Amino acid sequence: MRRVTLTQFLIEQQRKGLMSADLRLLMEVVARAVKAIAVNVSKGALAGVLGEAGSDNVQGEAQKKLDVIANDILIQANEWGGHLAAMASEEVEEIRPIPGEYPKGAYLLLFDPLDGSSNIDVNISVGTIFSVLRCPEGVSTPTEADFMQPGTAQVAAGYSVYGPSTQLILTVGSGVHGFTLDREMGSFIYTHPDMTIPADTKEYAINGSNERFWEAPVQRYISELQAGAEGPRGRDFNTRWVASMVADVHRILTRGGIFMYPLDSKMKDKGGKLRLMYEANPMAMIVEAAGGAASTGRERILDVKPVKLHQRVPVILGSRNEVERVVSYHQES
Ligand code: P6P
Repeated sequence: MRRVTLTQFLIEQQRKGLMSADLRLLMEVVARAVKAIAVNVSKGALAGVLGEAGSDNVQGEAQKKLDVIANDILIQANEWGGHLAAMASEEVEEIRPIPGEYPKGAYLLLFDPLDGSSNIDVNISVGTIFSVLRCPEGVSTPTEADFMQPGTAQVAAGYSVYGPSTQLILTVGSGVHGFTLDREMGSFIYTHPDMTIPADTKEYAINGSNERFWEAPVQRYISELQAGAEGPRGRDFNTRWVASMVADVHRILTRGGIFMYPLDSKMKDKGGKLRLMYEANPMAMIVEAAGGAASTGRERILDVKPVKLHQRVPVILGSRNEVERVVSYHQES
């Protein structure tokens, strides 16, 4: 079968009018940055061996180093290209303007440079998540307020997962497409066309240690899954929790499932654990484009009106019929 590279795929998407030349450039640049991050992530252990003695320094240093390395790679890769008006990173409190010496473009790029990085020192998959918005018309120097757009305004979203293989998943709204890094060639090969999430599933992902803090609708939903065939659902379920959102979402995109980081009483004042702009919105765009659903439990994630760059939301996403059930339990409560 002819191997289609990411570049060929993006050029064909542009020819179909599904993306502008600048958006194509943005995707190519992010993909190149992902390759550089993948090289650094895989060195993590080696750096640990070659780096400072003492587990806490190395682990803390290595984790922090890799978070910062990934963040710097994404910023340096994107700031000169002329396709962005500004950037924002989960790692950095303020938005990142484009330096004066570079031209500016029409897009705003937001990213979580290394999601799940606490898993690196135990060699579990981590990833990079990104979201693309349009810079508001006529705005030459964007401020944080210009980033406060709902998820429905995203023009593209994607993530990479640094696992047994490095994969890049992206959508520009119509369909979800997966690429696998051919390390020998250094190119992403189109391996997963039109990924879709089955409407039903028997797998759920949630950190069960928080059960006593969940709201009643979530406690009801999870207890029904745990009751299995003898319970109201009449069938058995299985659980998976990687504690890397990218890895859990990628499994769901590949074979179905429901992922939940619901509101709990421990973090009610923060609004949830996961961040709206860097985690929930891009993943919600991808999940919906793959036929799934993504809700806070009370509203569609993509409809949430952002008020702060680093705001958090509850996240319930994946197989549509299961997400809709959880939402119905919230409505009944
Ligand atoms: P917990 C990683 O830190 C993260 O932001 C997500 O990637 C992941 O789903 C979640 O937090 C894990 O949270 O509370 O289980 O450690």
